[in-house]
Amino acid sequence: MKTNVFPDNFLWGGAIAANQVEGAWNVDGKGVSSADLAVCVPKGTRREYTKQVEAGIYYPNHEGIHFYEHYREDLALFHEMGFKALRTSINWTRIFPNGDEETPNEAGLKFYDDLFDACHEYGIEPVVTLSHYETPQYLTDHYNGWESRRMINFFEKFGQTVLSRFHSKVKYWLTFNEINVITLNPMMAGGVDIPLSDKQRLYQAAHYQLVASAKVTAWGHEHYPDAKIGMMMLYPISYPETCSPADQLENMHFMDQHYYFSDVQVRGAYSNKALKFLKANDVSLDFTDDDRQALAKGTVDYIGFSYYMSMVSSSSPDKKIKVSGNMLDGIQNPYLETSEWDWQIDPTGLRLSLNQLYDRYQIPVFVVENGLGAKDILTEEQTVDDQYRIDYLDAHLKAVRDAIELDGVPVMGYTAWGCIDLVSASTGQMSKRYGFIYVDRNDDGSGSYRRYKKRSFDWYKSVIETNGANL
Ligand code: BGP
Repeated sequence: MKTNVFPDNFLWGGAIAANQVEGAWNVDGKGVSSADLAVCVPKGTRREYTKQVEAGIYYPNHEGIHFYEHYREDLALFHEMGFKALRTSINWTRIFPNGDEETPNEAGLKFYDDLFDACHEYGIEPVVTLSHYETPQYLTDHYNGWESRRMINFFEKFGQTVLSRFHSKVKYWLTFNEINVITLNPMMAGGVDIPLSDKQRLYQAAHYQLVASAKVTAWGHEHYPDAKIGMMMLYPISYPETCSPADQLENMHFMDQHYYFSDVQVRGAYSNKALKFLKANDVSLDFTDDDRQALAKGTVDYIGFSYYMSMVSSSSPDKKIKVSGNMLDGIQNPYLETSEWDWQIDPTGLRLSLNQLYDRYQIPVFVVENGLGAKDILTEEQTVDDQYRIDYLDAHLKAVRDAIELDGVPVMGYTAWGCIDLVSASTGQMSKRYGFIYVDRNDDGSGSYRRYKKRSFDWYKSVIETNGANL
C-alpha cells in the first residue's frame, strides 16, 4: 500500500456533459443545440445529425438520463463515493436559446445556480466546461456555426455571462471540450458541416474557436483572478509502428496535428510548424492583429485532457485502418487489448501522456476524462458485476500515481468519464456504459431511469477514501 502519493487537494471525481445527461431539451426556455439533432447509430458508425427535430426520429439526448430532474439524487450518490469534484458543462442553449440574444434566459441560469449550490452542499467542486459538443442550432442555421467570425462575439457573451454569474461558485473552468476535435468531427464540435478534406474551412473554424477561447480566458482572468481557466484536448498519444525513422517522422506529424491547438492555448501563438502546415495545405486564415493579441493574452492556467486509448502511426501507405477509436481510427497495436468498442486499452499510455504534456508545457495537468465504455448487465441483485471496469480504472489510476510519484508530474485531479451512465457522444447509445452507477435506460429509450450502484461504486469510494493508497 502506497500512501501520500496523491496530493491532499487532489480533485477526485467524475465527469459528465450537459447534453449527455440533462435531457429536458426543450424545457424552461432552452433552445435546440446540435446535440439535440444527433441520432443513435450502431457501433463503428459515425453519429448523424438531422437539420431540425423531425417527428418519428429518436433523439437520445432529448431525455439524457433525466439529470435535469434527478441531479440532487445523483449528487447524493457522488457524495457517497466521496467525490471532491464534478466536471460538467453549461448547455449554451439554456442560457442563450438561439445563441445571439441580447439577454440571457434566467430560467437557464437559475438551473445552474441550483446545481452548483447543490454541489457545494455536498462538498463537491464543480469543474465547468463552457462548450461541450452543444452548439446552438440557430447559430448553425443562420451563421453556419463556427465557420463564421460572428461566433467569437456570441461565445464571448455566453462566456462572460456565465463567468460573471457563477464565479463565486465555480473556480475551475474549461473553455471548449476537446478543442482539437473540430477538424475531426466539425458537426459535433462546431455545429458545422465541413468535409474533412476541406482544410481551409476546417482550420478557419478552428481559428475562430481558438480566438473565442482566448478572449473568454483573458476576460475571466482580468475579472476573476482566482478563477483557474484551462484548455481541454483529446490527447491521442501515438507510437511509431516501428523504429524506422520514417515511422518516427510520421508519428511526429500525427502528434503535431494535436499540438497545433495546445501550443496556441498554452503559449499564446501558433507555432512555426503550425504556420508551415497551413501554408503547405494552402490554408490562408482570416487572422487579424486583434486575434493575435487575443491569443497572446488568453493563455490557460492548466491542461485538461481526455484519455481513453493510444494510437499507432505508420509511414507504410498500405497500412489499413484496423481499429476504431475515439474520434480517430487507427492501426492495431499488437501489444494491447481492445474494449468492446475496439478502443485500445493502454494504461501506460496515460502515464506517458501526462509526462509528454507536462514536459512540453510545464503547467499543471488534469485528467478530466478517462474510462471504459462497456456493456453492463444488471443482475437479479440489482447491481452490475463490473470487475472489468475496476481493472481498467485501477490500472489507469496506477499510471497517474506513477506519473506523480516517479516522474514528478503535477496532476491536479482525475474525473472518471461518465461516472453515471449517460448517452454516448459518438454513437448516442446508452448501452455503452462508463458509470459507477447504472441507469435503467435502453438504446431505444425505454426504461425506468432508476439508478443502481455497480460493484465499481464501492471500489471507487474506497480509492477516494484512502486518497489512492489502496490502488
Ligand atoms: C469524449 C467526449 C465525451 C465522451 C467520451 C466517450 O471524446 O468528450 O463527451 O462521450 O469521449 O466517448 P463515447 O461517448 O463516444 O464513448
